[in-house]
Amino acid sequence: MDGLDRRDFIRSVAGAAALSATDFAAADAPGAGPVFLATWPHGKPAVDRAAEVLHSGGSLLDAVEKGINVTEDDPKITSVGYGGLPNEDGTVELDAAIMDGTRHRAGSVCALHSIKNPISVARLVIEKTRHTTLAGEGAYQFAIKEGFTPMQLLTPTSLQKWLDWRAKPNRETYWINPDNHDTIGLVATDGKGHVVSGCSTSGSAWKIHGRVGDSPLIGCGVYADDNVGAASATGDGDIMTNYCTSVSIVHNMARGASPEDACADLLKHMVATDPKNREAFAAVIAMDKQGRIGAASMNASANPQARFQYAVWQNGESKLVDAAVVF
Ligand code: SD4
Repeated sequence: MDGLDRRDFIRSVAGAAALSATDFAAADAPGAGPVFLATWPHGKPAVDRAAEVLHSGGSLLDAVEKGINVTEDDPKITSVGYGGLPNEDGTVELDAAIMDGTRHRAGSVCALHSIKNPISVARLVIEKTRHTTLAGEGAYQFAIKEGFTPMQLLTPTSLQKWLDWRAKPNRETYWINPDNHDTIGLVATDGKGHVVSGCSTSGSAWKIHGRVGDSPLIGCGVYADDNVGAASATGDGDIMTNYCTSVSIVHNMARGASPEDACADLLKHMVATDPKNREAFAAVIAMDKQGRIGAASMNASANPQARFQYAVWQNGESKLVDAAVVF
Protein backbone atom coordinates (compact mmCIF):
# COMPACT_ATOMS: atom_id res chain seq x y z
CA MET A 1 0.00 0.00 0.00
CA ASP A 2 1.25 3.45 -0.93
CA GLY A 3 2.79 5.04 2.17
CA LEU A 4 0.59 3.14 4.58
CA ASP A 5 1.20 -0.29 5.97
CA ARG A 6 -1.76 -2.60 5.30
CA ARG A 7 -2.06 -3.75 8.91
CA ASP A 8 -1.90 -0.16 10.16
CA PHE A 9 -4.54 0.74 7.67
CA ILE A 10 -6.86 -2.06 8.72
CA ARG A 11 -6.37 -1.02 12.33
CA SER A 12 -6.75 2.68 11.66
CA VAL A 13 -9.56 2.88 9.13
CA ALA A 14 -11.43 -0.33 8.42
CA GLY A 15 -11.47 -1.10 12.13
CA ALA A 16 -13.23 2.19 12.90
CA ALA A 17 -16.48 0.45 13.79
CA ALA A 18 -14.64 -1.56 16.43
CA LEU A 19 -13.50 1.47 18.45
CA SER A 20 -13.97 0.93 22.15
CA ALA A 21 -14.49 3.33 25.01
CA THR A 22 -10.86 2.71 25.96
CA ASP A 23 -9.67 4.14 22.63
CA PHE A 24 -11.47 7.37 23.40
CA ALA A 25 -10.51 7.49 27.08
CA ALA A 26 -6.86 7.28 26.03
CA ALA A 27 -7.07 10.70 24.37
CA ASP A 28 -5.36 13.54 26.24
CA ALA A 29 -6.94 16.18 28.44
CA PRO A 30 -8.12 19.56 27.07
CA GLY A 31 -5.60 22.26 26.23
CA ALA A 32 -5.64 25.98 26.94
CA GLY A 33 -7.75 28.53 25.11
CA PRO A 34 -10.18 28.44 22.19
CA VAL A 35 -8.95 27.51 18.70
CA PHE A 36 -10.80 27.95 15.40
CA LEU A 37 -9.78 26.37 12.13
CA ALA A 38 -11.44 26.93 8.74
CA THR A 39 -10.91 25.87 5.14
CA TRP A 40 -9.53 28.30 2.53
CA PRO A 41 -8.41 31.93 2.83
CA HIS A 42 -12.02 33.04 3.08
CA GLY A 43 -12.06 31.07 6.33
CA LYS A 44 -10.11 33.94 7.96
CA PRO A 45 -13.05 36.35 8.41
CA ALA A 46 -15.10 33.30 9.44
CA VAL A 47 -12.72 32.29 12.26
CA ASP A 48 -12.42 35.93 13.35
CA ARG A 49 -16.19 36.18 13.65
CA ALA A 50 -16.43 32.81 15.41
CA ALA A 51 -13.86 33.92 18.02
CA GLU A 52 -15.74 37.19 18.52
CA VAL A 53 -19.03 35.34 19.12
CA LEU A 54 -17.46 32.96 21.65
CA HIS A 55 -15.72 35.79 23.47
CA SER A 56 -18.90 37.81 23.70
CA GLY A 57 -20.65 34.99 25.55
CA GLY A 58 -22.00 32.81 22.73
CA SER A 59 -21.78 29.04 22.82
CA LEU A 60 -19.32 27.14 20.63
CA LEU A 61 -22.24 26.11 18.38
CA ASP A 62 -23.20 29.80 18.07
CA ALA A 63 -19.59 30.64 17.20
CA VAL A 64 -19.31 28.03 14.44
CA GLU A 65 -22.73 28.92 13.01
CA LYS A 66 -22.12 32.69 13.00
CA GLY A 67 -18.60 32.25 11.64
CA ILE A 68 -19.93 30.23 8.71
CA ASN A 69 -22.69 32.81 8.16
CA VAL A 70 -19.96 35.30 7.19
CA THR A 71 -18.94 33.12 4.23
CA GLU A 72 -22.56 32.32 3.31
CA ASP A 73 -23.43 36.02 3.20
CA ASP A 74 -20.50 36.98 0.96
CA PRO A 75 -21.66 37.15 -2.69
CA LYS A 76 -18.05 37.04 -3.94
CA ILE A 77 -17.62 33.45 -2.75
CA THR A 78 -19.12 31.39 -5.56
CA SER A 79 -19.29 28.08 -3.74
CA VAL A 80 -21.14 28.89 -0.54
CA GLY A 81 -24.51 30.49 0.27
CA TYR A 82 -25.57 33.68 -1.54
CA GLY A 83 -23.69 33.83 -4.86
CA GLY A 84 -22.91 30.10 -4.88
CA LEU A 85 -22.93 28.56 -8.36
CA PRO A 86 -26.21 26.86 -9.30
CA ASN A 87 -27.08 23.37 -10.47
CA GLU A 88 -27.43 22.57 -14.17
CA ASP A 89 -30.97 24.01 -14.20
CA GLY A 90 -29.77 27.35 -12.83
CA THR A 91 -31.08 26.84 -9.26
CA VAL A 92 -28.76 27.32 -6.29
CA GLU A 93 -29.05 24.28 -3.99
CA LEU A 94 -27.17 24.47 -0.71
CA ASP A 95 -25.87 21.78 1.65
CA ALA A 96 -24.75 22.29 5.27
CA ALA A 97 -24.14 20.39 8.50
CA ILE A 98 -23.13 21.15 12.07
CA MET A 99 -22.16 18.69 14.81
CA ASP A 100 -21.91 19.19 18.56
CA GLY A 101 -19.18 17.02 20.10
CA THR A 102 -20.71 17.03 23.59
CA ARG A 103 -24.20 15.81 22.82
CA HIS A 104 -22.94 13.86 19.82
CA ARG A 105 -25.80 15.46 17.94
CA ALA A 106 -25.75 16.78 14.39
CA GLY A 107 -28.15 18.66 12.16
CA SER A 108 -27.96 18.97 8.40
CA VAL A 109 -29.82 20.16 5.33
CA CYS A 110 -29.36 19.03 1.73
CA ALA A 111 -30.31 20.66 -1.58
CA LEU A 112 -31.92 23.63 0.19
CA HIS A 113 -33.03 26.37 -2.22
CA SER A 114 -33.82 30.06 -1.67
CA ILE A 115 -32.37 30.28 1.87
CA LYS A 116 -28.94 31.88 2.13
CA ASN A 117 -27.86 30.49 5.53
CA PRO A 118 -28.23 26.70 5.42
CA ILE A 119 -25.90 26.28 8.43
CA SER A 120 -28.44 28.16 10.57
CA VAL A 121 -31.23 25.89 9.34
CA ALA A 122 -29.02 22.85 10.11
CA ARG A 123 -28.46 24.23 13.61
CA LEU A 124 -32.23 24.44 14.13
CA VAL A 125 -32.62 20.83 13.01
CA ILE A 126 -30.62 20.00 16.17
CA GLU A 127 -32.43 22.43 18.44
CA LYS A 128 -36.01 22.01 17.26
CA THR A 129 -36.37 18.43 16.03
CA ARG A 130 -35.25 14.93 16.85
CA HIS A 131 -34.19 14.41 13.22
CA THR A 132 -30.67 14.75 11.90
CA THR A 133 -31.11 15.55 8.19
CA LEU A 134 -33.78 17.38 6.19
CA ALA A 135 -33.63 17.44 2.40
CA GLY A 136 -34.98 19.46 -0.51
CA GLU A 137 -38.51 20.80 -0.26
CA GLY A 138 -38.88 19.50 3.31
CA ALA A 139 -35.78 21.42 4.39
CA TYR A 140 -37.15 24.54 2.68
CA GLN A 141 -40.58 24.23 4.36
CA PHE A 142 -38.89 23.76 7.74
CA ALA A 143 -36.78 26.90 7.19
CA ILE A 144 -39.86 28.93 6.27
CA LYS A 145 -41.72 27.71 9.37
CA GLU A 146 -38.73 28.76 11.47
CA GLY A 147 -38.90 32.30 10.07
CA PHE A 148 -36.20 32.33 7.39
CA THR A 149 -36.90 34.68 4.48
CA PRO A 150 -36.69 33.17 0.98
CA MET A 151 -34.62 35.07 -1.58
CA GLN A 152 -33.00 34.72 -4.99
CA LEU A 153 -29.54 33.25 -4.32
CA LEU A 154 -28.18 33.92 -7.82
CA THR A 155 -26.11 37.08 -8.12
CA PRO A 156 -25.41 38.79 -11.47
CA THR A 157 -21.97 37.08 -11.42
CA SER A 158 -23.19 33.56 -10.68
CA LEU A 159 -26.03 33.93 -13.19
CA GLN A 160 -23.56 35.02 -15.89
CA LYS A 161 -21.24 32.08 -15.10
CA TRP A 162 -24.16 29.69 -15.45
CA LEU A 163 -25.26 31.31 -18.75
CA ASP A 164 -21.67 31.08 -20.06
CA TRP A 165 -21.46 27.42 -19.06
CA ARG A 166 -24.82 26.61 -20.66
CA ALA A 167 -23.83 28.35 -23.91
CA LYS A 168 -20.84 26.03 -24.43
CA PRO A 169 -21.74 23.32 -26.96
CA ASN A 170 -19.33 20.79 -25.45
CA ARG A 171 -19.76 21.79 -21.86
CA GLU A 172 -18.60 19.45 -19.13
CA THR A 173 -21.28 18.43 -16.72
CA TYR A 174 -21.25 17.45 -13.05
CA TRP A 175 -17.70 18.61 -12.51
CA ILE A 176 -15.86 20.86 -10.14
CA ASN A 177 -13.42 23.33 -11.61
CA PRO A 178 -10.51 24.69 -9.56
CA ASP A 179 -12.32 27.96 -8.96
CA ASN A 180 -15.11 26.15 -7.26
CA HIS A 181 -13.27 24.65 -4.28
CA ASP A 182 -14.51 27.15 -1.78
CA THR A 183 -16.65 25.21 0.64
CA ILE A 184 -16.36 26.47 4.20
CA GLY A 185 -15.54 23.91 6.88
CA LEU A 186 -14.99 25.29 10.40
CA VAL A 187 -13.86 23.26 13.39
CA ALA A 188 -13.52 24.72 16.85
CA THR A 189 -12.74 24.10 20.49
CA ASP A 190 -13.55 26.31 23.46
CA GLY A 191 -10.28 25.26 25.11
CA LYS A 192 -12.22 23.31 27.74
CA GLY A 193 -12.53 20.07 25.84
CA HIS A 194 -15.63 20.89 23.79
CA VAL A 195 -15.45 20.63 19.98
CA VAL A 196 -17.84 21.51 17.15
CA SER A 197 -17.58 21.00 13.38
CA GLY A 198 -19.60 22.83 10.71
CA CYS A 199 -19.63 22.91 6.92
CA SER A 200 -21.61 24.82 4.26
CA THR A 201 -21.49 24.73 0.46
CA SER A 202 -23.33 25.15 -2.80
CA GLY A 203 -21.61 21.94 -3.86
CA SER A 204 -20.24 21.20 -7.28
CA ALA A 205 -21.27 23.71 -9.92
CA TRP A 206 -23.75 22.54 -12.60
CA LYS A 207 -24.65 19.44 -10.56
CA ILE A 208 -27.78 17.42 -11.27
CA HIS A 209 -30.82 18.78 -9.44
CA GLY A 210 -31.00 16.97 -6.10
CA ARG A 211 -27.33 15.91 -6.01
CA VAL A 212 -26.04 15.75 -2.44
CA GLY A 213 -22.30 16.03 -1.79
CA ASP A 214 -20.22 15.05 1.21
CA SER A 215 -20.65 18.33 3.10
CA PRO A 216 -24.08 17.73 4.72
CA LEU A 217 -23.47 14.04 5.41
CA ILE A 218 -22.53 13.42 9.03
CA GLY A 219 -19.15 11.71 9.21
CA CYS A 220 -18.22 13.02 5.76
CA GLY A 221 -18.31 16.84 5.71
CA VAL A 222 -18.32 17.12 9.51
CA TYR A 223 -17.65 15.07 12.62
CA ALA A 224 -17.13 16.10 16.24
CA ASP A 225 -16.60 14.09 19.40
CA ASP A 226 -15.51 15.76 22.65
CA ASN A 227 -13.64 12.58 23.60
CA VAL A 228 -11.28 13.03 20.68
CA GLY A 229 -11.65 16.07 18.39
CA ALA A 230 -13.28 17.27 15.19
CA ALA A 231 -12.73 17.34 11.43
CA SER A 232 -14.15 18.78 8.22
CA ALA A 233 -13.54 18.31 4.50
CA THR A 234 -13.56 20.15 1.19
CA GLY A 235 -13.06 18.93 -2.36
CA ASP A 236 -14.65 16.49 -4.74
CA GLY A 237 -17.54 15.25 -2.65
CA ASP A 238 -18.59 12.66 -5.19
CA ILE A 239 -15.38 10.84 -4.32
CA MET A 240 -14.86 11.92 -0.71
CA THR A 241 -18.30 10.74 0.42
CA ASN A 242 -17.17 7.18 -0.22
CA TYR A 243 -14.44 7.53 2.41
CA CYS A 244 -16.45 9.00 5.32
CA THR A 245 -13.55 11.41 5.61
CA SER A 246 -14.29 13.35 8.80
CA VAL A 247 -15.23 10.41 11.02
CA SER A 248 -12.26 8.42 9.70
CA ILE A 249 -9.93 11.27 10.64
CA VAL A 250 -11.42 11.56 14.13
CA HIS A 251 -11.06 7.80 14.60
CA ASN A 252 -7.44 8.01 13.39
CA MET A 253 -6.83 10.63 16.11
CA ALA A 254 -8.57 8.42 18.70
CA ARG A 255 -5.89 5.84 18.04
CA GLY A 256 -3.16 8.34 18.71
CA ALA A 257 -2.42 9.92 15.31
CA SER A 258 -1.64 13.64 15.36
CA PRO A 259 -4.27 15.76 13.57
CA GLU A 260 -1.96 16.18 10.56
CA ASP A 261 -1.11 12.47 10.33
CA ALA A 262 -4.79 11.60 10.76
CA CYS A 263 -5.61 13.85 7.77
CA ALA A 264 -2.71 12.60 5.63
CA ASP A 265 -3.53 8.93 6.32
CA LEU A 266 -7.07 9.47 5.10
CA LEU A 267 -5.86 10.94 1.79
CA LYS A 268 -3.28 8.14 1.37
CA HIS A 269 -6.05 5.64 1.94
CA MET A 270 -8.13 7.26 -0.80
CA VAL A 271 -5.31 6.80 -3.30
CA ALA A 272 -4.33 3.34 -2.01
CA THR A 273 -7.81 2.02 -2.65
CA ASP A 274 -8.15 3.66 -6.06
CA PRO A 275 -5.16 5.28 -7.82
CA LYS A 276 -7.57 7.33 -9.97
CA ASN A 277 -8.43 9.30 -6.84
CA ARG A 278 -5.02 10.95 -7.19
CA GLU A 279 -6.64 13.14 -9.87
CA ALA A 280 -9.29 14.38 -7.47
CA PHE A 281 -8.94 17.48 -5.36
CA ALA A 282 -9.42 16.76 -1.67
CA ALA A 283 -8.45 18.68 1.47
CA VAL A 284 -9.19 18.02 5.13
CA ILE A 285 -8.73 19.87 8.42
CA ALA A 286 -8.71 18.46 11.94
CA MET A 287 -8.29 19.42 15.56
CA ASP A 288 -7.93 17.26 18.62
CA LYS A 289 -9.67 18.09 21.90
CA GLN A 290 -6.53 19.81 23.15
CA GLY A 291 -6.72 22.25 20.26
CA ARG A 292 -3.78 20.77 18.33
CA ILE A 293 -4.44 21.23 14.64
CA GLY A 294 -3.54 19.68 11.30
CA ALA A 295 -4.57 19.63 7.65
CA ALA A 296 -3.65 17.89 4.43
CA SER A 297 -4.48 18.28 0.76
CA MET A 298 -4.17 16.20 -2.35
CA ASN A 299 -3.56 17.19 -5.95
CA ALA A 300 -2.42 20.70 -5.10
CA SER A 301 0.80 20.31 -7.13
CA ALA A 302 -1.03 19.09 -10.25
CA ASN A 303 -3.43 21.93 -9.88
CA PRO A 304 -1.68 25.03 -8.48
CA GLN A 305 -4.88 27.09 -8.37
CA ALA A 306 -6.13 24.56 -5.86
CA ARG A 307 -3.24 25.05 -3.38
CA PHE A 308 -4.93 24.56 -0.07
CA GLN A 309 -4.56 27.17 2.62
CA TYR A 310 -6.58 27.19 5.80
CA ALA A 311 -7.24 29.79 8.46
CA VAL A 312 -6.35 29.42 12.13
CA TRP A 313 -7.46 31.61 15.02
CA GLN A 314 -5.53 31.10 18.25
CA ASN A 315 -4.32 33.31 21.12
CA GLY A 316 -6.15 36.37 19.85
CA GLU A 317 -5.02 36.36 16.22
CA SER A 318 -5.78 34.66 12.94
CA LYS A 319 -3.47 33.67 10.10
CA LEU A 320 -3.39 31.58 6.94
CA VAL A 321 -1.38 28.37 6.87
CA ASP A 322 -0.37 26.09 3.96
CA ALA A 323 -1.63 22.53 4.40
CA ALA A 324 0.65 19.52 4.13
CA VAL A 325 0.56 18.25 0.54
CA VAL A 326 0.21 14.48 0.46
CA PHE A 327 0.26 13.95 -3.31
C1 SD4 B 1 -19.20 18.96 -2.68
N1 SD4 B 1 -17.36 18.95 -1.14
O1 SD4 B 1 -20.38 19.25 -2.72
C2 SD4 B 1 -18.29 19.81 -1.81
C3 SD4 B 1 -17.65 20.83 -2.67
C4 SD4 B 1 -16.40 21.37 -2.10
O2 SD4 B 1 -14.46 22.42 -2.32
O3 SD4 B 1 -16.04 21.17 -0.98
N2 SD4 B 1 -15.61 22.05 -2.84
O4 SD4 B 1 -18.70 18.05 -3.33
